[in-house]
Amino acid sequence: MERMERFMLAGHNLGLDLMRATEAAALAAGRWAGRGEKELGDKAAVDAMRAILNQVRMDGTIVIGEGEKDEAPMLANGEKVGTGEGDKIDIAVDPVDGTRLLAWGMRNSIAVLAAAEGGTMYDPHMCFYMEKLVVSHNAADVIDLDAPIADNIRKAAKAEGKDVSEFVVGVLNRERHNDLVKEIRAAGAATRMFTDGDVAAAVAAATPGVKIDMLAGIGGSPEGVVTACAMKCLGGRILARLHPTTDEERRRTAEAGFDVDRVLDTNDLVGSDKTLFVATGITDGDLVDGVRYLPGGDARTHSVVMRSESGTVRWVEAQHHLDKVNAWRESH
Ligand code: VTB
Ligand code: MG
Ligand code: MG
Repeated sequence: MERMERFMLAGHNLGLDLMRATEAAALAAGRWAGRGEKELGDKAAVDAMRAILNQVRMDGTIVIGEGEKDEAPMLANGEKVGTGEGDKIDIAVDPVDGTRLLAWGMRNSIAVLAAAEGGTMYDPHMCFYMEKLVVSHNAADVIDLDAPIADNIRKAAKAEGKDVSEFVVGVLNRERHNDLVKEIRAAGAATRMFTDGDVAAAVAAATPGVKIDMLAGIGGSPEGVVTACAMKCLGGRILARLHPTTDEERRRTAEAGFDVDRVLDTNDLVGSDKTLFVATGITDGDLVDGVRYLPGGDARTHSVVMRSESGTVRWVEAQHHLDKVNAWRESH
């Protein structure tokens, strides 16, 4: 009884409210799956996500609106969201992580959002890319971003209780990773290459027993901060370093007071221990299933909602009666 009471005192789980925003983004973007229109799919997700975020009782600020690197439609950095009541919350959104996957009708595009106590999220908008290394809680203490990848693989495999030959490293399929891929294979591990969507890959890496054991390589900075929020929920770890690709970007980043050489730990990317991570599938994927549009105007979504304070990971399947939802929306 006492235990139950204490659990209830942990109070309201904002993640469940925020899940409506990723659901709405996925429902809107899913219509664009396989239609070759990156921008339109992204814009549909952004608009739907914003509309729901503004209904949520919170004093929210968009710290990461995403999209600058890709010049995608976005929620503006610094934009206020929510009703303005309640707690101050930092929000990072990626209404579509994997716009190309969506446009091509490929697997693993998700609508994703992370939240943390106000003022605790790293703002990486000056620098589009980050070098990243992500592992599960088993290997959290043995990785080092400055060490050769072979050492990290060997130590992480041992910590996971695996042989290196069974170890799989997720890597974005980009030319910039050609050497990294060679080193991973030379170390005796396998790669799992993917075209986009390193948030889903990072969550997979942080979940023992799922296909990917580690995520390595250079990906988007916004996705790095979103990943850090997920790590606080799952107990995994992300190590990162900003990766300017031009002198101009290096200068801008330094001028904004960022140290481009510093190794950023999970805690640097999000300082709060109260984080939330929410994702809804747009196309079918490894983490969550995509949107199913059913005959008669219904649709089904599949989401995951994580909360660091309790460590709860919820998988939520929801049925949406779209005609009814739209009619309701128009009347409000
Ligand atoms: C990754 C990937 C994203 O950006 O972060 C990638 O996970 C990195 O940038 O889905 P490039 O595509 O320029 O290499 C995305 O593809 C898009 O945000
Ligand atoms: Mg993205
Ligand atoms: Mg995106």
